[in-house]
Amino acid sequence: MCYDEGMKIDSATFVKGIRGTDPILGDPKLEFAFVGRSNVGKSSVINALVNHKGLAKSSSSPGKTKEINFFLINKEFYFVDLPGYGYARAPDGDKEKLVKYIMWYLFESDAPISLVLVLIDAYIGPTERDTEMIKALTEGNIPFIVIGNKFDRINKTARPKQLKEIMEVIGKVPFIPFSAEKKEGIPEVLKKIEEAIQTRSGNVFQEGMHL
Ligand SMILES: Nc1nc2c(ncn2[C@@H]2O[C@H](COP(=O)(O)OP(=O)(O)O)[C@@H](O)[C@H]2O)c(=O)[nH]1
Ligand SMILES: [Mg+2]
Repeated sequence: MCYDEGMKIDSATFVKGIRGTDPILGDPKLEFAFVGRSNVGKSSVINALVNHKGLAKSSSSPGKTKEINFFLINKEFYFVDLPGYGYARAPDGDKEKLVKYIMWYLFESDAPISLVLVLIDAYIGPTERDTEMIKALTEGNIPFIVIGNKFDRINKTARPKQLKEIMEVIGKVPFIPFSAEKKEGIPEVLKKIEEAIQTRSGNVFQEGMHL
């Protein structure tokens, strides 16, 4: 598909939710993984990006999704909605199991992950789990961007200071302020996704050149 005029999402369909290993992980279509703590707005961000309110289940009672949910986008790549990490109300054993599952998917499953989208709550700022995730992705050499969702909750006058504070904690990594509610930041995130797809096809082309 050609995205010369900026990427548009024309189709988004739920494919399946998985709880362990699954044949879909061997599908060569690129995967864009959304991670973040429960209630940060992963489902809402996916729905905003695909402009489809009810696609990913968004809920006000956090900590419920225990599955990795796959959505096929433009029949070409997957958006992957991961369970939330670090939700205080879940029993400790369950929390650790979920974190292990998330880490297995990201670092060991060999799924063709093109880009990880780490969601943080821009109003609350990065949590310890968020900075651990950023560190793990950096060390694992996995491409990622950080999305500061719920930016609408910060007073306009307080935004520059909050942005500065977030950047101080997360360091020099790509960061995009976002609001799923007010639909802000969508073109910026789609551009990163488009770039990730192009990088991948560029690599395939270069490999072909050696033949
Ligand atoms: N103010 C505000 N609330 C949001 C935003 N995105 C999500 N929410 C709310 O945060 C809650 C959790 O959202 P959800 O998408 O289910 O989070 P998930 O658990 O990470 O998938 C819901 O009540 C949403 O309405 C946003 O950009 N701004
Ligand atoms: Mg969710």
